[in-house]
Amino acid sequence: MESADLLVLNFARGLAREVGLLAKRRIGNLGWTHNKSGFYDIVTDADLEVEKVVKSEISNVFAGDSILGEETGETKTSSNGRVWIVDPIDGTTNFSKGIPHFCVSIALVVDGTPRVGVVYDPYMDELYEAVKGNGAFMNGEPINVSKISELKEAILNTGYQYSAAEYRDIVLKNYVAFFGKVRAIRVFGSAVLDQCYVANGRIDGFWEYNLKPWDVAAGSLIAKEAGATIIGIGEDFSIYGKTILVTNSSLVDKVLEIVNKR
Ligand code: 2AM
Ligand code: CA
Repeated sequence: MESADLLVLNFARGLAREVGLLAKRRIGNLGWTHNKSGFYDIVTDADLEVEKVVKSEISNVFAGDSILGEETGETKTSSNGRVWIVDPIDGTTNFSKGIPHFCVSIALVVDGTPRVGVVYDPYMDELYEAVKGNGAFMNGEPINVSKISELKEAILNTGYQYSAAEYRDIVLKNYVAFFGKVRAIRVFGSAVLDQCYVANGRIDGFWEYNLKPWDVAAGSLIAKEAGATIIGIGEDFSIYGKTILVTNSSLVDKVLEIVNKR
């Protein structure tokens, strides 16, 4: 691994742990919960506080880089092609009710491609990380996608946002279409952890529509480095696209066939 990548990785590890634990401490003391686009789309003071700390620490150490955060947008257009993409708390709806399934997601994207990704789940004390071309790790141990090749043995995960009414019909149609064909479908509520769970083989596949770069920048790199196949649905996959399907190479066609049946 190049020493510049190691520097970024070490920095992102420390930062993700620090703010993940900060978020955990704020459970039970969230401050205000604000509505964004509707009563189902919320942000807490804790999300804003975490994003502020993350942005401030990144800009202190990597002054020339741009930072894109879910809650406060992009700081500037950098001239060096480097953008940090941050979700201060992925799984805010869980977080806001004290459901212990959320994470901090930090990625460094260089010229549009994720180069370093770190995700920290403070309740499980699980730190996921990947540097492009160097594999994926959880708490320092290599992780790999599952070897499940039959739909009937697969546990899949999906997610959806109530704010995205245009996807309502397809979300429900997919859910029904998988019924009886897979072992289970779960909706855990954190797109980033869903990708990490594909990476470590806890689940066998994940798909979602209407995502944003901070939902996929770190998670998709971690999954890819763990051996996942990642595609878009009806589009090429890009962290700037809207859709993702993450699974292993044996399941991808079988899952896609059902997801595509409209
Ligand atoms: P969040 O908790 O950071 O908001 C739920 O299906 C997943 O979708 C979560 O990862 C959630 O991230 C994300 N999400 C929720 N609302 C969203 C929106 N309006 N746009 C993009 N992603 C969203
Ligand atoms: Ca968030």
